[in-house]
Amino acid sequence: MKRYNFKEIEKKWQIIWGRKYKSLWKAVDFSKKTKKYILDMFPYPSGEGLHVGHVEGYTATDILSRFYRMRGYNVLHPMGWDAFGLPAENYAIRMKKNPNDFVPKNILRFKKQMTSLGLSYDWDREINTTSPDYYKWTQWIFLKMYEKGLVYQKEAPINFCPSCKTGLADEEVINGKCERCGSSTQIKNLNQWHLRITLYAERLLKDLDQIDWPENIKEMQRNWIGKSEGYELLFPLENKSFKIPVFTTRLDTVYGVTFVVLSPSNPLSLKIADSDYLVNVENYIRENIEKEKWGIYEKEVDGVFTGIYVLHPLTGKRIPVWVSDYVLSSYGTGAIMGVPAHDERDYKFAKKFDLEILEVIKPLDNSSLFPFEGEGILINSGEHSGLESQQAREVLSNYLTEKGLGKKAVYYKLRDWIFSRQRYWGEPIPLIHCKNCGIVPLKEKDLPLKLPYIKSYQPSGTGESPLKNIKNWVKTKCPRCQQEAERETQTMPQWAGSCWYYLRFIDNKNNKKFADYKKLKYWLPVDFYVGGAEHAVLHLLYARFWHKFLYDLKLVPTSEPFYKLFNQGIILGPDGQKMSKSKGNVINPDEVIKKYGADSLRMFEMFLGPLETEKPWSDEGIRGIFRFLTRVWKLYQNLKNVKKSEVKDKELELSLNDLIFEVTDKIEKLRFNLAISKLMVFENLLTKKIQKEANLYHKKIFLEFIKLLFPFAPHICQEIWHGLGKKTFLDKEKWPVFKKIAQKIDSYQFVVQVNGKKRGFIVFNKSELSEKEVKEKIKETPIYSRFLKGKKILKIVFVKGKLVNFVVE
Ligand code: ANZ
Ligand code: ZN
Repeated sequence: MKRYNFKEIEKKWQIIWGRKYKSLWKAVDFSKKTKKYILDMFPYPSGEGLHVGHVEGYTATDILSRFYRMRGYNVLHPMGWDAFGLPAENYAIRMKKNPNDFVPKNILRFKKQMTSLGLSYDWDREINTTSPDYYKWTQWIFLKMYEKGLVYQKEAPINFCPSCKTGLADEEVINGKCERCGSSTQIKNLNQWHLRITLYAERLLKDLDQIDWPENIKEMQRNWIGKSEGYELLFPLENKSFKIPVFTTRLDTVYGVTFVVLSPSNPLSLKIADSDYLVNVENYIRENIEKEKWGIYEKEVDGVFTGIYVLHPLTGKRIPVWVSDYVLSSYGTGAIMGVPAHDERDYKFAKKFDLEILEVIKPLDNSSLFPFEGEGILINSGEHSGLESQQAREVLSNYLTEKGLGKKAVYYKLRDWIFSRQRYWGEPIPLIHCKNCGIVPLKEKDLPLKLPYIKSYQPSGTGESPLKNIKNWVKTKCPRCQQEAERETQTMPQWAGSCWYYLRFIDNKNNKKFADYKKLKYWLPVDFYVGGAEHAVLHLLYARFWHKFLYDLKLVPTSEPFYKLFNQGIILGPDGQKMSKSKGNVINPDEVIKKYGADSLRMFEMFLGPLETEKPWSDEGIRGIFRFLTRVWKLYQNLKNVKKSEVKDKELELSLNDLIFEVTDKIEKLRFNLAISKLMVFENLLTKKIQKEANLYHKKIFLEFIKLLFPFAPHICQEIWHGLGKKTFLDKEKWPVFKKIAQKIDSYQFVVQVNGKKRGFIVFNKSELSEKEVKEKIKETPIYSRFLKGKKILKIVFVKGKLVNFVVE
C-alpha cells in the first residue's frame, strides 16, 4: 500500500495549478454566471513571511472560492501587496538600503508561501501599492479630493525624537519615549495635509445599517464617529456683550452649573482673562497646550481662574470662568458648563478648587451615589423643578432657544484625517508649493509622480520627510506660472493604498482609468471580505470614506464597498498567549507544512474553532487532522482496485445526502469547523462499511465525499480523484446536490440524538423499534464510539419513524 506522501502530492499539484490557474481560477469579466467577489485583506509583505494568522484568513476565503466555483459562480479571488509602510522605512534606514530593492524580494517569498498553501488566486490581477502604475491612481484620487475641497493644510503635532532627529509615528512612541533610543519625545507642530472625512461622518454612520458586518465592528465604528446630540448654550459675560458657548448633552442639569471651563487652547481663554490674572492664565496655557492630546485624560485635575464671571442664562447668578485641560479643544465648543453634583470630572474639579456643589437631579430609586450621573427628577430648578430629565431637556431647549440663548447642536468625535507623513516610503503627494501661485496641484497627465530612487537615505533631521534632502527632486517648475517651485515632500500615510485596492483588482491593467465603470458595476460590491478585527476603525473606515467620495463623483456604482465582512480570530501560541518572538511561542507555517503538509495545516486552522474566535495553537490538534487525512488516503488505497460490482447501501446513501446538506450549509455560513466534523464522522462510517468487503458503490460514494472535502484539502483530493481514474480538475466539477429523498415504505431514517443533540442517524426497515434492536444497531455506527461508549444510558426516547434520543448521564 502506498503511504500518504503529502510532500510529493502537494508539490505535484502546485506545479500543475501554477500552469493552469488561468483556466481554473480566472475571474471572467461580464460572464453570464453569477459573480462572487471574495476578498482577503491583502498583506504587508514583511521580511518575516506569512504567519499563521494570514493562513487562517486566506484558507477561509480559499475554501469559499473553491466552493463557489464548483457551485457554478464566477469567482473573483485576487491577491496583492500593501507594500508601503513604516517597517520597510525603518529597515531601509538601518541597513542603508532602498525599499525598492528589498520589498520585491519579500513579495516573492510571500507569493511562494501562498503557492505552497495551495491558495487559488487569479494571479493575473495581482497588484502592488508601491508600483507607479498603481499609485498613479492613488495620487489621482487624492487630486480629485483636492479639486473638490476635501484636502486642506493645517498645523498638526508630530512626535519628534530629539536624539534620533526624526519624526515618529504614534506606534513608535512608547509611554512618551522613543522606541529606538529611549529618549523622551517632543511634540512639534508641522503644516500637514488633512482629508475632510468629517464631512462624511453622518453617512458613514447611517450606512452601517445597510451592510452585513459583525455587530461589534459596527459598534466600534459608531463609537469612533461618536455622534453626540446636545445643546449649545450661551453664557453672557458680566458687563460685556460677549457670550461663551458651551456644549452639553445634559441640559436638564443646567440649574446646577456653578462654574464654566474653557480648554487651554480655546482662544477665548486669553481673550477674556482679567488683566490681573493674565500672567497665570498664560503660564498655565503654555504648560498644557503641548500636553493636550485627543481623548487622553489621566492625571490629576488642575486649572486656573480667569478672574472673569459669566451670568447664568436662567437665574442670572454670577458664575466663575476657569481654564483647565480636562476640557478638550477639539471637541464641541472647547468649553463646558460645570455641574459638579452630576459629573465626576466636574466634581473633582470643584473639590480641588472649593467651588459650590449644587444638587439638581433626584434619582428615581434612592441611589446614594455621589456625584449622581444618571437621570431623574429635577429639583432646585426654579419653575422647571419636578420635570423628568428627558422631558426637561426638551422643555429647556425650546425655552432657551426662543430666548436666543442657544440652539440644538450635534457634534462628532471623528476628526479630519491627518494625511501626511514625514517619510520616504509612501506615495508622494502630488502638490507643488509656488511662491507666486501658492499650492498648485500636478496635472493629471504628469501622474504618476514617482518616488525618486536613491541608494540609501536618512531622516532629514528636522522631523520632515527624507525627501526634503533630495534637492533635485524637490526643485521643479510651477505648472501654472512656470517659475521655479518646490514639491511637497511629505508622503501619504500607509492607509492610502488600501483605501481603494479592491477596486483595482477589478481592472488592474487599465491605464486610462483607475477602473472601468462597467466592470465595477459587474463586480461590486465585495461579497465576502475576510480579515483581522484590528482594522475595525482605521482601514475599514477610511476605505468606506474613499468609496463614498468616488460614489459621489459617480465613479463607483455602490455606496458601500464591502457587503459582508467577517473577522477571523487571533491564533494564540500553544501556551494560550499572543504569539511573539520574545515569548518564543511563534509557530512558523513553513515548518508546519514541512512536517504535516499544507492540507493538514489548512484543515487544522479551520478545525481549531469558530473562525471569529481567539484560539490557541495545538500540536495535538494538527496531528489529529494529519491522522484524518491519512485515513482518507487509506480509504483511497482500499478502494483503488475494487472490482466487485455495486451493492447499494441505503444508510450510506442517506448519510452522504445528509453530509452534502451539512457541508454546503456550513461553508455558506463560514462554519468551517462544523463542516469538518461532519466530514470526519462520514469518513468513519465509510471506513467501517468497507471493512468486510468493498464494492464499486463504496467507490462511487467516496468520490462524492472527495468533492466535499476538496475546498478544505485540495491537494490530496485532486490526487485521489486523479488516482481513481478521473481526468478532470475538481475545480471544474459540480458541487454535489442535496436531494430531498422521499422515504420509501421499506426504509426509515431515524435521526439519532444524544441528550437532545443531533449526532447522526440510523436506518431501519420499519418505523417502530425496540430498545434492544436500537442498542444493537447503534453499536455498528461511529455515533456509538464517539458519544455513547462508556456512558450509562438512562432512557431511550422514540418518535415513530423519525427519531431516537439517548438520554445518558
Ligand atoms: C454638562 C453636563 C452635566 C455634562 C452632566 C455631562 C453630565 P458626549 O456624550 O461624549 O458628547 N463636554 C462637552 N464638550 C467637552 C469638551 N470639549 N471636553 C470635555 N468634555 C466636554 O459628552 C458630552 C458631555 O461632555 C457634555 O455634557 C459636557 O459635559 C462634556 F451632569 O455638560 B456635559
Ligand atoms: Zn506658480
